[in-house]
Amino acid sequence: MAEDKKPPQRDNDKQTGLVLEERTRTKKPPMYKVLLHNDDYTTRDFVVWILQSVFHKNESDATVIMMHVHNNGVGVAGVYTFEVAETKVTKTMRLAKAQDFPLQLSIEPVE
Ligand code: TYC
Repeated sequence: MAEDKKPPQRDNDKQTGLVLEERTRTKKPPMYKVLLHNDDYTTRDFVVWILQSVFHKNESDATVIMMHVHNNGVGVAGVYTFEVAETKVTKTMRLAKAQDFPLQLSIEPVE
């Protein structure tokens, strides 16, 4: 049926003589900080172990982050895409609850 046929399409490149530059890399995804919150009950050793085993910090960096949270109330465990950040929070909460630690984490967008 003639009515089903698309009308002739404008060809913007031919009309303007401009061709937009192609993307050579895909856009960077939004990134999120995983924040670790201080409390009076979770042991220092457990927090250092979490930072090593879940957030892949070496023992020295893990200790610095743990002490920063202990002294300042909150600190950054790492920066990830939303899905990775969420997975790390879920894993950490499960491991903390298994030992009855009230450790709290949160996620906040970078910038
Ligand atoms: N304040 C805890 C203690 O003295 C240690 C601690 C550090 C707990 C960081 C939580 O996110 C935390 N045992």
